[in-house]
Amino acid sequence: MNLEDLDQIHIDGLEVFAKHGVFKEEQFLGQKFIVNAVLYTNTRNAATTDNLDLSINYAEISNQITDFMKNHTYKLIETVAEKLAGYLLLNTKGLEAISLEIKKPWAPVNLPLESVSVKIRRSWHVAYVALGSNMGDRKKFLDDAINSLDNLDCVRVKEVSDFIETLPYGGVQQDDFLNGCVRIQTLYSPNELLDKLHEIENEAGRKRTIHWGPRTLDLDIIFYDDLVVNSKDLSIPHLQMHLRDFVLVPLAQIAPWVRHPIFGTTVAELLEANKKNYIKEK
Ligand code: PH2
Ligand code: MG
Ligand code: MG
Repeated sequence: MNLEDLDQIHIDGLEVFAKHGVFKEEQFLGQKFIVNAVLYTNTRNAATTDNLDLSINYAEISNQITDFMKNHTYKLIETVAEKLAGYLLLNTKGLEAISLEIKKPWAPVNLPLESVSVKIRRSWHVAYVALGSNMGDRKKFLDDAINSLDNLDCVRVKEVSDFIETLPYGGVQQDDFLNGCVRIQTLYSPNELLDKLHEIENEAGRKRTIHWGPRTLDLDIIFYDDLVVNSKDLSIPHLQMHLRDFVLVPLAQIAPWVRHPIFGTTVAELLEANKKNYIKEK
C-alpha cells in the first residue's frame, strides 16, 4: 500500500500529562506532552455511506493515546512514540500507517527552547515467505512454522498456499522437499523479520552444516513490499526466486498478480517463463 494513496485523519496538539523522562524528577513529577498524530487509512467507504463504524474514530484514538501515555513510563520520547505507534497499529482496524510526533514543551534543558520532539512513521508491510522442509515430518515442520509466525505479535499470516512435493534443486543429493508459501502482514523491518525467521528455523532444530543441504525448515523472504535490499545477510527480492519453480508455483497460487520490483513482471509471468523441472508429478 502506497502512503500517498491513503487518506489522513489528523489529531493535532493533544495535551497529555505523563511521566516519561530520563531524569527521576520527570518520572516522579511528570510534565506536559503534546501529541500530533496522522492516521493513514482509506476513508472512502465511511465517507460514501456516512458511517463512523467504517472509519477510525478520532475520539477513541485520542483517548487511547492519553491512556497509553499515562499508564506507561519510558525514559525516551523515542520509546513512547515507538510503543504507542505499535499499540495503535495492532489495535485499530483500518489503520495502515501512523505518523506520531511527541513533544515536550517543558523539557528540563535549562535553556529557552520552545519544545523538543521526535516524529516517527510506522506502517504495516506485506511480505511473502517461502517455506521448505526435507527432513522428518515435513508437513508438521511447515504447519508449525506458520503457527509460530502467526503467533508473533508483529506478524499476521493472511494466506497460505498448498504444500507441494518437489525434487531437490541445487546439486546436493538429498530427499525430496515439501514447499509452500505464505503472505504475511508485519510491523517488523526486513532485518527484524529475518531474525524472527532464523529463530523459528532454530526452534525446528535446523542445523547449518551443508550449504543447500537437508533441512528441517527453511524460511526465506521472497518479497517485502516493493523493497529492494542487497546486503551481506539479506537480499530482497530473493535472488533466485525466479529460477525456482518450487517457489513460483506456491507463490503464484496466492499472488499471481504481484510484480517483481526489479524485473517488472508478475509472478504468473515469471512462472510461465520458468522451465518446470522440480515439481514432482502426483
Ligand atoms: N531449497 C534449497 C535448495 N534446494 N530444492 C527444493 N526442491 N526445495 C527447496 O526448498 C530447496 C531446494 C535451499 O534453500
Ligand atoms: Mg532457501
Ligand atoms: Mg534460507
